[in-house]
Amino acid sequence: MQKIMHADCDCFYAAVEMRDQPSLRNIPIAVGGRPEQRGVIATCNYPARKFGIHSAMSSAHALRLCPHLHLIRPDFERYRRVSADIMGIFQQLTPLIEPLSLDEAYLDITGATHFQGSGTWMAQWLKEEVYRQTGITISVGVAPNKFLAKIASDWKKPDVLFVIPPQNVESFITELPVEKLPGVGPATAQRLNQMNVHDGEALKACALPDLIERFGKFGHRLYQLARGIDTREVKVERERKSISVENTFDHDITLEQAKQGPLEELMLKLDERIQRHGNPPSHKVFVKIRFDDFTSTTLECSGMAPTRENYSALFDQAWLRHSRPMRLMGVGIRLTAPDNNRQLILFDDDLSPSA
Ligand code: DCP
Ligand code: MG
Repeated sequence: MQKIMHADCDCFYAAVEMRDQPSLRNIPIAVGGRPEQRGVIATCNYPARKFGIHSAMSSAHALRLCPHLHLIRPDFERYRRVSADIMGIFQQLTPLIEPLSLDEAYLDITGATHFQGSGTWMAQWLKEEVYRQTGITISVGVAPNKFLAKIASDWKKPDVLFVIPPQNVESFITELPVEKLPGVGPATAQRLNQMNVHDGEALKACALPDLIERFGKFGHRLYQLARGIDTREVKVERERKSISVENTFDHDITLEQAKQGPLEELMLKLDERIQRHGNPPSHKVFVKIRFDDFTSTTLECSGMAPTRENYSALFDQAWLRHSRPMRLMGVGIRLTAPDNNRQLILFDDDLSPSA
């Protein structure tokens, strides 16, 4: 049986800002783009969350909710350095690490021998050590697989240490609201609720053929999740050829609507991801669209910089191929091939769809 740890920093960018300027600690702060440039919030501290502010909200909206919000421009270079320090501390527990973003990683501690193999003690040590060395609090979940470890670390955030031992998996899932399951966004949750399925117990009672009929391939995954099964392994770094981000929308949107906000959000996420990877040289940019009829198209162009204007122009062209509402948009860059002397080893990503 696997033993997986999921560690995720609490309000990461904001935590770095508060650490470096302690007077910000108890006032609502957010990190994000300027409201007058249609900027969006990357994250905010917990005092700001009380006002209903959250990641991906427009900065203008956030300032309406909380006019005295202290808005800070992101400094990716600084976040990247703190991230590298934190990942270095993770390495002391195990080399089997899969970073998902700057502030989040899975650790496979199945064979780790520290603390007589106790996941609880390892998690306790990790939290203390990360705080001691970097001043950042992290939330940690430990469980027999990835999906449960991730849910555990998010359980009553911030500053969580939550362990789901194998003997508790079944009872934990019984009461788990279906929207906590990975891949279950608002639309899928609504469909499950219409079937009167609200928690893991009701989901477990669903027959596999029914789930497959309603949800296709994902029905099989739901069937497994309800039984606490997730066989995904922790994927350690591999060579990377591109960097991209994509968003699946709750509702299909038009190209016009996309340019009102979703494009901005994608650009921020892409920029964050490019910075995280140390700003590697690229030779192409590309866009991806999935239309409401599930047809997809990708369009790429050489020698272009990954700017908002360039992506906007590429979307104009790509959209014309089907001219329909869109359910997913993605943007990315193709990396210049590394030369023989300098292998470009970068991290793997989990491109989970987000609203
Ligand atoms: N981020 C971003 N845009 C988003 C979501 C996140 O730029 N839509 C950035 C800012 C976050 C960092 O990524 O600080 C980590 O993302 P998390 O989802 O882990 O959010 P936080 O760490 O900020 O908060 P939490 O305490 O909920 O983990
Ligand atoms: Mg986080």
